[in-house]
Amino acid sequence: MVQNNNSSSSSDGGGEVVISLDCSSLPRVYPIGVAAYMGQLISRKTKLLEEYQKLLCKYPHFSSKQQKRMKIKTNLTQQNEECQERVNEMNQLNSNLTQQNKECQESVNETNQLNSNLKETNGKLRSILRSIKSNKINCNMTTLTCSRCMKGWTEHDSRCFFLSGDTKKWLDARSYCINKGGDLAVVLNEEDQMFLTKLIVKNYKSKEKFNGSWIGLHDMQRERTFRWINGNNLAKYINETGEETDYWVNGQPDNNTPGWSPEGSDCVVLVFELNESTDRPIKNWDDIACRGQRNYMCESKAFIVE
Ligand SMILES: [Ca+2]
Repeated sequence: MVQNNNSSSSSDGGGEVVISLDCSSLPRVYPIGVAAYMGQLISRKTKLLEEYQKLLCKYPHFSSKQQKRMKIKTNLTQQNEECQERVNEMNQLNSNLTQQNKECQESVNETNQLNSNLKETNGKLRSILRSIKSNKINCNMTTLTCSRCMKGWTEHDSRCFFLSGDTKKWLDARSYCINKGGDLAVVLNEEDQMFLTKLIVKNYKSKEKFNGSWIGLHDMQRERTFRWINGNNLAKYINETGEETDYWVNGQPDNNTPGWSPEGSDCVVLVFELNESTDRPIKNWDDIACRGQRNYMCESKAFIVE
């Protein structure tokens, strides 16, 4: 029986091959053919041992290197796992930083917006202060409320209206309004007509105390072609039922010229009329001589905070 006992030699790579023979059960005399065959086997064994020795000489540390490689591979695998953990941690940190950066950017944007709003508010407050100083708006220091109109003027439709307490000729009245930053009042629609009529009634209470108030309407250039001071021709109004209407007193305009006014009656006033029962626009326009002394209505744009 042949035993190749190389377990120790294969572990260190530099060991020897031990071959032990148990010849007790074999016959002492062999046939010639068997002897020759054994000789061949011995010869092959010798050659194999020589080749084995040569390989061991050539690669004496083969197994040792393999072990080292395995150890290195194991270490590398472990390091790779640790490295992967670090990468995962870094990715997590990076994700957290990205989120924090996003939140920070949102805070910056909010701050910029607030800053912009504050600048805008600051500008408005400065504008209001300048307007208070120049008397463009009227503030009540007790209630801390401000009107967008000058003191004595009333706001309507984002415009300010003033009904005078004194009387002037039409041209002088217009100059007064222009000097106040406005002009004589223009009736744009039924709401304006209602507002101005009520303003007269509220301020003068009775017909006896009021002799008409100039508005910005005249026919100085061409008789019976009435034109507003904003350049627009007088047009029909549309009432609440969709019908065309106007606000002339019945029989007006008549261009009725008084003896002291040879140029005619080219300027329009609102006269005192009261119709509390219907609360509808009242026909209270009349054309009279522009040289007459009458109250007057001014109009300006309501102050706009910019
Ligand atoms: Ca008239």
